[in-house]
Parts: sequence; C-alpha cells; structure tokens
Amino acid sequence: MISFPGRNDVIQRVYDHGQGHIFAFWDTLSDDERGRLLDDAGAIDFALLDRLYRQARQSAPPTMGFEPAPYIPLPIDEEGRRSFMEAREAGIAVIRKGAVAAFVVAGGQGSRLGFDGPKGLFRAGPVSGKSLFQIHAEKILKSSEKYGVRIPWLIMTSHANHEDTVRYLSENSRFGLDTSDVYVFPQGMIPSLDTEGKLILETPSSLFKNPDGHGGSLGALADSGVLRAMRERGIEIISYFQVDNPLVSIIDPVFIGFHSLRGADISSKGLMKAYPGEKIGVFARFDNGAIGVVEYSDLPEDLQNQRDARGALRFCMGSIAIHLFGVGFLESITGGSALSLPFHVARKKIGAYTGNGTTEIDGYKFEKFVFDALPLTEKNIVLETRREEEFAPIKNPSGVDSVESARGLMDALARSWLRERGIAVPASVRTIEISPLLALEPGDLPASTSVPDKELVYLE
Ligand code: UD2
Repeated sequence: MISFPGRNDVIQRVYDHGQGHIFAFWDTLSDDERGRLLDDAGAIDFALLDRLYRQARQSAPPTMGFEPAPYIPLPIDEEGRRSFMEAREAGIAVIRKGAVAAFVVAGGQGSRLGFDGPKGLFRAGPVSGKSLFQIHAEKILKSSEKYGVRIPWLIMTSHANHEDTVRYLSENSRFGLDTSDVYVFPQGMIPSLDTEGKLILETPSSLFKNPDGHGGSLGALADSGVLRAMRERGIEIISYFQVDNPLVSIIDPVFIGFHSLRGADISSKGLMKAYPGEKIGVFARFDNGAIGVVEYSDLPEDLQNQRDARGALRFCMGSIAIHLFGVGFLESITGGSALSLPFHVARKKIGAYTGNGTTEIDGYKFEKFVFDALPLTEKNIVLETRREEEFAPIKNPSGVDSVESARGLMDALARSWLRERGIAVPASVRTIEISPLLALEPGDLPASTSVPDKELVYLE
C-alpha cells in the first residue's frame, strides 16, 4: 500500500472501499499531484456512493402511484380575474418591502449550442444580441427601479464555468447591478462511477466528477452562506429560474402574491403541455398526498398519452422549472447543511484516463433535481401561466426548444405587448425586441412608444 505523510487515513479508507485502483499512476505523480488526488479522495462520502451504486444497479426504482396535481388555472371569468388582481396587489406589497431575491441556476455549459463557455453568455436577443445573463440582469434591475427596492441576484455556477462567469459579470459591471447585490457561488460535485461501481480517473491525479444537478442548488445556497445572507437582508422569498429561458418573468407580482396569500413553502409555475412527448416534467399528486413533479423520462408512455373525457391530456400541467422558495422552508431542509434530496442516476459515456490518454467508457452520473423538494413542503401550490409569456427554453441550436424558436417567441411577445397597447408595427418590421429596461410587461411601455419603419427594431 502507498503512503503519504499525514494522509494515510484517506489512503486506508480508499483501499477499505475497494477503490485502490485510483492510485494506479501514483509513481508518476509529483507530491503536489499526489496531494490533489488525496484531496479528491478525502472528500468522498463512500457510504453515499455505495448506496447510489446499489440504486443504479436496480432495474427500476419503486415508485408511488400518482394522479394529476391540482393547480390554480388562468382566469376565465370575473372571479378568476379578481383573485389574480388580489394576488398581484399582495405580491407588489411583498416586493416593495424588499423581501424577494432572484436566483438563477447557471451551472450548464453552452456546448449543445455549439459554443464553448457558460450558457449564460449565449447571445439570445433576436435583435440586440444580448446574452442570457444580460437579459436576466436587466429584468432584475428594471424590477428594482419599478418597485423602489434592491433585489439581490443569486447565481449558481458550476466548477467548469465559475471563473468565466465571475469574469464576464465583472467585465460588464454586472449590467448595472451593484456588487453588493450579486452573489455568485458554485454548486457541488459528485464522483461518477463505472458500471462495476469503481471510481473513474479523469487525469492521473484527479477523479471524474460531475455537477450534482440543479437540486444541488438548495444545499449550495446554505453551504455558501448565501441563504444566511438573505435572511440577514430580510429576504423571505427566493425566485428560482433556469438560465436558458429568456422569457421568464423573474419578479412576478401575481405569482409572489399567490405564494404569500396561500402560505406556501414552494410555489411552481406550470403550463399546458404542447404535445404528449414534450420534454418537461408534469405536476402530480402522489399517493401519500404530496404534490411534486414526475420527470418526462419517468412518465410511462401510456400516461403521457392518456386523455380525459373532453379529450385533453390528463397529465397536462408541465413544469417549466420556475419556483418560489420560502427562505424559512429552505432553512428547515438545509439545517446542518445535510439536504435530503435524492440522487437520480443517469447512465452516460464518460471520458476515463487509462494511461494511454482518455477512453470513453459506460458509467453512472448522479444528479439531484430541484423539484424533489416539492414533496418535502407542508404546502406547495402550482400556478398556471401562459407559454407564450413565460417559456422559451434554449436547449438546441435549431428546431424544437432552440435558439431560433426562442428568438421567434421573444419577437411574438413583443408584438403582443405592442398590440395590447394599441401601438402599430409597420409591415416592414421583420423582428422586434423590447429591452427589459424599457418594459417588463405591456403596462410599462411609455405612451409615446412608436415603432420605426425598418426590418430589425430594438425598443429601449
Ligand atoms: C429541465 C427539467 C424539465 C423542464 C425543463 C424546462 C429537470 C430534470 N428537468 O429539463 O422538467 O422543466 O428543464 O426547460 O429538471 N443546471 C445546473 N446544474 C446542474 C444541472 C443543470 O445549474 O448540475 C441548470 C442548467 O444550467 C439549466 C437548468 O439547470 O439552467 C436545466 O438543466 P437542463 O437543461 O439539463 O434541464 P432539462 O432540459 O433536462
């Protein structure tokens, strides 16, 4: 057995768990490299990995029965409109008191979109070319001005993109937000395993690890001290969204109002699925009464296609990963920083260092999903929203859920706002975009707004 001054306990633990192969290149490593490998090994929770490997080997995890979850529908009559107006008033009061923070999960890379860097740097604006980060930052800035408060912006990065993200935000002066209002922190990592349950080397001196999923964000909020900082700032609600959705309404008074009035621990936005196979989870009520999300890949095809008596999809309410979290609730589930969200297993190709460079092998990656926090609440609610107003995910370079479709949706939303305000759009206009700094909703557009007669229009 190898040894290293002061670290022999770690080495022993690695051997005890049958993972001694990670020292295969020990003789070729410098002392620094040996130290780094031992840092990786020392951070491993072997009991957890053993459990996850057993979970990965089980053919299908036992699941509870479930039915479609109840939700607050979009208003269709006077009573519905009144309750949305009441919620809006209540939400505005909560925002004005400075009790809401914005939280984006941005651990992902833009690789699927064909660019090398944090996804938040991707230029989504159809006319302006503004990045996703800039669009989100400007929405937060505009909300701060509109409601006369400072709204903190929390950004979860990953190991792979943390430094690039911090540099980008700093080079762009956080798009006008104050340094003291922007909190950037990385998510956790977890080692992947091969199909025999063995740790994988990424280099001779480091283990292959993957980010612990967006569900890791709740633990990372607590571990980074940001949750405590929010408590100290008087924040009561954290508004959570994904970096890849340029249409998201980040500070939404109606949503915040329903959350407050109903005394929810978590609130989630949902929308009608566009087609049975759409890649969004569905809201469900489990047999134990808890309301949560069943991921699209876990919803059997017969349930995906099931229709009710009126011919509508039975599991129709899709989750678009927009949630409000009560700070008190987050404190209660992250107490002692041990968060009990389960890990999901994905079988993936993994680049393993073998001595002759890197080889693709089959292995298991483990990830937490944020919506697994929903069933841990005393109370959570689902609010229906309009797809065309809130959801334009950028996942692919073209086709469904792509850059093209998102830009088209941004253009369509801008046109609908202008229509609502009776502002004419000349026929020559091919694409139109409205800066978040000008308007977050139709009512924000100044009465003097007019649309110039040209192909590409940016209203700012
Ligand atoms: C997610 C949801 C799906 C639906 C869809 C809407 C899950 C498992 N699925 O699907 O139900 O709501 O979004 O767009 O949630 N991220 C991190 N760290 C990680 C992993 C992800 O920050 O370790 C971020 C990532 O940057 C992105 C978001 O989480 O902003 C969603 O990740 P994704 O694109 O992998 O999720 P997807 O499309 O499978």
